[in-house]
Amino acid sequence: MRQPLHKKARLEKPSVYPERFSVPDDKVDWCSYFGEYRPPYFVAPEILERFYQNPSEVDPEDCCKIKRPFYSFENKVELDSSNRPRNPRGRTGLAGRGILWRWGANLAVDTVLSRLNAETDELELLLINRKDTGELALPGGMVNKGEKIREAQEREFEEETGLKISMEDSETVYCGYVDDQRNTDNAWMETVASHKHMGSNQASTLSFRAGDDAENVLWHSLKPELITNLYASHDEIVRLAMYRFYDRCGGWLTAKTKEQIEAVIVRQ
Ligand code: RP5
Repeated sequence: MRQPLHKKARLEKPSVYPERFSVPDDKVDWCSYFGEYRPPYFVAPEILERFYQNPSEVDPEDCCKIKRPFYSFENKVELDSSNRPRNPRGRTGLAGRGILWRWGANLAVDTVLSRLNAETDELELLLINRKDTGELALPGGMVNKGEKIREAQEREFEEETGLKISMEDSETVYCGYVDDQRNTDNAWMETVASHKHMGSNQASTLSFRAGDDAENVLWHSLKPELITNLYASHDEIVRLAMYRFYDRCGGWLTAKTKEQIEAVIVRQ
């Protein structure tokens, strides 16, 4: 299946980034000839500094010094003429690695936590407001060196929401590229996202508090307009999670919940 064109990685950027070179839809693919393509090169000074403080977590500036193979959930990672990994979804209008710590894929985890609100009979998702962009997002973050995916999901979830949950009974719904505004031609976000549904009794006893990268944390009723405005490509992840949930549990979902899910999923 053809992957969707990345948009946020071409049209958005953190404020410290220079303007991206404009990349029209038909020039995103590395195979499309784009002779005039001159993306600015940017690596944030704090990233270079951080490498000297913590060389095991942050890559050196010179890609030739990196011993690990470049890995991606998407495709085999190609290298450009400077031996830098090339974004598997194509051009972004910016070379270098911006504010990302690693060349190539920067691995994150995300959690879709849903509950049925017993009072409103609506399906809700627990979402955070990110401190950096203010946008609503799934609780998630970077995987630490040597950390297992489940451990990272539980740790990140607790750091951002204050809730200790087990992800043992969750379902992994997505492994792949994230259309993130920090992405560049040579560094990009990938994630492993899992879905966990909580019974309303258990969910109503939870008390959370925002922490780390999260400004706020709240339950939100599942609606198309909510999903469309999520950070990065978290909309795609939620749709996949809801599609699988409907497939697996459609038999016991209420008519109202089914309607909510039907309004957001894209049948494939
Ligand atoms: C997104 O950035 C991932 O899907 C994940 O939600 C997040 C990880 O980055 P930080 O929250 O650690 O900045 O691409």
